[in-house]
Amino acid sequence: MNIGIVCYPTFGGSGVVATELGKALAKEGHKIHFITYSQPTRLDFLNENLFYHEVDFRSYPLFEFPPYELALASKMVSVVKNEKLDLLHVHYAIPHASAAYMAKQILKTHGISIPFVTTLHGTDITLVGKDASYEPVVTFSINQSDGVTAVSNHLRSETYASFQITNDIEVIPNFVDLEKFKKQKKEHFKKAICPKDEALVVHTSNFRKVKRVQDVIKVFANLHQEIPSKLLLIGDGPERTRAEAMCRELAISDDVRFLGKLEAVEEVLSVADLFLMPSEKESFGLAALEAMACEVPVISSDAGGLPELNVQGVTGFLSSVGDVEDMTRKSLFVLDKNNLPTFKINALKRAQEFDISKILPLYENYYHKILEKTASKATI
Ligand code: GMT
Repeated sequence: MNIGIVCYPTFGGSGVVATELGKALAKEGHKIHFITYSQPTRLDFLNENLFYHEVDFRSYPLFEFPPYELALASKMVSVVKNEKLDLLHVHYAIPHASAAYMAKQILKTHGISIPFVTTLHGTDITLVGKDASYEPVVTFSINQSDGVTAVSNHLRSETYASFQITNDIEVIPNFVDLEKFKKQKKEHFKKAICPKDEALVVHTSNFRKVKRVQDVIKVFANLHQEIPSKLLLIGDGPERTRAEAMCRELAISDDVRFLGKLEAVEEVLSVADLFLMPSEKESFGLAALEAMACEVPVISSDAGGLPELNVQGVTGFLSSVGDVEDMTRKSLFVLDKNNLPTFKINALKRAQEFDISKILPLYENYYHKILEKTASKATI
């Protein structure tokens, strides 16, 4: 197949899923054309089947906000025409689904018919999409998509509950590449970070409010009073400054490191003992899955799709959103030397259920289904 993939190219779960999916499809022999405003962060791989088309959007003194969606739709039109794409797959509904709809309508006037699949990832539904400023366009573009997938059952239900949806939504969960995300021997690194064999706690996110990074700091501060421990925070975003200030206020800065946006997350995860994800909303929790693949148990909230990934008492524990005391108790239980090895094994076993080799065929079959459905419609 010849597929166009549209996503946010920067750090963020939807862009990661889109890029890893594209890379895996390319390895299977499909031709994959990324259409984004900059090179996707994880597009770090050379393959004869991978192509990158940058959306160039011009500014003009009249525009306070350059109309990105129009530039994206125009780019989709040209890539579909020139590269003879079979299908467009857009990740994160806003504004990618409505841009794809527009491109499809324009292409129709050129005698070209192209189906588009929209994958819903999270806040495009649970936060931003619900807002009255976007809701009518999000509803319309989901209903106009030729195929719609959601990354968890919870997100699917939430979409039906929050929008007037007339389309079927297929659940295809997030996945992990176990060849890349696996425990690596990084003893020297562990020694440097934890010279006295302290417990190593890790959090990864884009530091937005929904991630509740302050709860990460609070849980760690509690843990730190009980056991020798260190905290590594990976990523960056609006809540980072506040989180750094909290560490100073709680006098734990010496044992906390903010690593910023890091490419080789798996190297840090390889030496971690516990992953914290106390999110307010989380449709799936890809970062937690990546941690589990590196044998790291997870203490998370029970928000959104997290119970579909993190198994209570098996791969870690789940607590109510904001219940820092419960998260602390459970973290101490997991970190107990008698319990940790079992949680680590269980985390890896669970991650294996989401290996890319299991999820990739679900997408390929879904594409075939959509292509057949749209082809038969065209001949009626
Ligand atoms: O909704 C977001 O936070 C953005 C989105 C992204 O692009 O980073 O993250 C979502 O998509 C990921 C990949 O499918 C999921 O693993 C995350 O759980 C989800 N985030 C939220 O629901 C908050």
